Amino acid sequence: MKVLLLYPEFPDTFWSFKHVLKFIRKRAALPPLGLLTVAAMLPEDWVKRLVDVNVQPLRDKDLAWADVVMISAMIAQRESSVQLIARCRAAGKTIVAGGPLFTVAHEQFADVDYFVLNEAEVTLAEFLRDFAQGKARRVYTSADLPDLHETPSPLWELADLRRYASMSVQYSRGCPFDCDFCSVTSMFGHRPRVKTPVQINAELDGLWQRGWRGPVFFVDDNLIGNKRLLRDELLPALIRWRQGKRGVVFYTEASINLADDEALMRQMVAAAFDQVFIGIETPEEASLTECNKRQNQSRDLIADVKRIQRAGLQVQGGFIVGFDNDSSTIFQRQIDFIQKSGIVTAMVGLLQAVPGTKLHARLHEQGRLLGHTTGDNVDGTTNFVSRMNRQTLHDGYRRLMDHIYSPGPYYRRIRTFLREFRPPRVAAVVTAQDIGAFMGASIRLGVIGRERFHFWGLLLWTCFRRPRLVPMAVTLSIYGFHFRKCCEALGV
Ligand code: B12
Ligand code: SF4
Repeated sequence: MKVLLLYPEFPDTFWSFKHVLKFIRKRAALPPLGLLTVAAMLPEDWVKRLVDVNVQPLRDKDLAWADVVMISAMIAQRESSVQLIARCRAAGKTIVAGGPLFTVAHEQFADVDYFVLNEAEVTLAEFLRDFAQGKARRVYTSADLPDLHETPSPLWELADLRRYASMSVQYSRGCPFDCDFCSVTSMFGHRPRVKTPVQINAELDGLWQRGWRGPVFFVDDNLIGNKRLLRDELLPALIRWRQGKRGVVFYTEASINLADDEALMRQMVAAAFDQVFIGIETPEEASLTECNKRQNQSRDLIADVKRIQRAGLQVQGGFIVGFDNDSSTIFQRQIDFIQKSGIVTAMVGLLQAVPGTKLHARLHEQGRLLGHTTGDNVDGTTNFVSRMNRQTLHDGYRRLMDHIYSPGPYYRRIRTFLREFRPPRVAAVVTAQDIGAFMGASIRLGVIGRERFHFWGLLLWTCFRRPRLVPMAVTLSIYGFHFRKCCEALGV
């Protein structure tokens, strides 16, 4: 059996990091970890080929080669999925679909032959058995949340690692919290299920042996969902793993209560975590109550962010506007928060209702849903009738995005962050790619760009005040270029 593993294209928005990738000559931010993991669960004698459309086009000869196409996607990849499925159908291929898009919306894809939904650890084996006997059903689904101890290492050899800016591994699935807009808990449950440190070491070894020396994203929904296992098992194992190894750094996602645990932050930094994405969402307490983001309530969120930055972790933040409790003052309050916190990468989105979430169910009951979500929370769209006047919401959102990413505020925010940040003492490796990115930035931002004075001002300031952080200042400047391009595309 020849199986083509197919990963559709992400739209060109904030999350694609497309304009950053050009500076470092990469095609995509991350590899399709779900498909590479599924590939490792397929029969050994199946011949496997990966086409990630984000890094290479799907050629007719790839399609002609395959007996079966297995496609994976998240909602944001819907448009490309529809096109690819139509192409596979026209070529007469058997199509098997799985992953988050199909798990929440399989009924929208009439041309797919088989859906193997939810986590492949529970649904795939039964499908493969039935398929081999020629009696497969159309839909395989399960509410079971599998133990991850049997999950195999991804088949990295199917991907050309050099085309990606970062690699990814997954230690846990699930999150103990219950934010009503988030589909993580409806898909993966509240009890974080973890792999063993031995499994993670094997995944990292696989990357190392294939020459990977760059960043690795722990794509956990909330890495600190089970602090005890993290502290006692994973982090000590990572600290041991990285001895004598240079170049690999980690980043991840976590909840704000990370700020309460100095020892845990120290341990993460010792393991070479240098960034963490945190859902801050909003400074409006009533909106935090509305979406049940209990862990963010009644806290000094700015002080929390600064504590994490001082521990040596850059904080990237998720922010949302469009809650029922948001008034027209929310836009300026978000701007003030973002500027003061020094969160340089602030992903501000309009609230969207994702199928399967409590928010979606509530809005459905209230008759407020307008249609599908685009799955991209930073594209300036929403799929329900908001309490705030629609025009006020859209104008406010655009004003907010324009403000935080225009050169003045953006570069001021970088300085706010660099003043606070205490970088970990990890042996840095300056690569040819870094030098190329610096040269590109010097020309694109420092000569051609309207931000040129800000750019050189920041570099000069950093050279004198925080010389070790010059590479980071360059990286963040490049990120700013990407965000401004996205704002232009949004029409702000
Ligand atoms: C990494 C990640 C990203 C990366 C994606 C990079 C990449 N190349 O894949 C980036 C940072 C770009 C990203 C962005 C976004 N993401 Co995202 N992301 C994730 C995250 C954290 C991990 C994905 C992952 O690698 N998982 C590990 C693998 C092993 O799991 P998996 O892919 O689900 O695969 C398993 C099963 O689904 C199944 N399976 C998967 N594919 C297939 C295929 C077949 C044929 C079969 C049989 C089985 C199967 O088997 C696998 C093993 O069990 C997930 C959360 C999560 N826990 O999965 C969210 C998640 C996928 N993202 C989500 C969202 C909403 C977003 C964003 C809008 C940001 C946001 N607000 O969260 C943007 C949108 C993207 C855009 N506009 O470009 C949602 C998707 C909801 C949905 N139903 O589609 C998730 C589930 C998180 C959430 N908030 O609910 N994301
Ligand atoms: S903390 Fe994050 S992952 Fe957990 S439920 Fe809330 S939004 Fe989802």
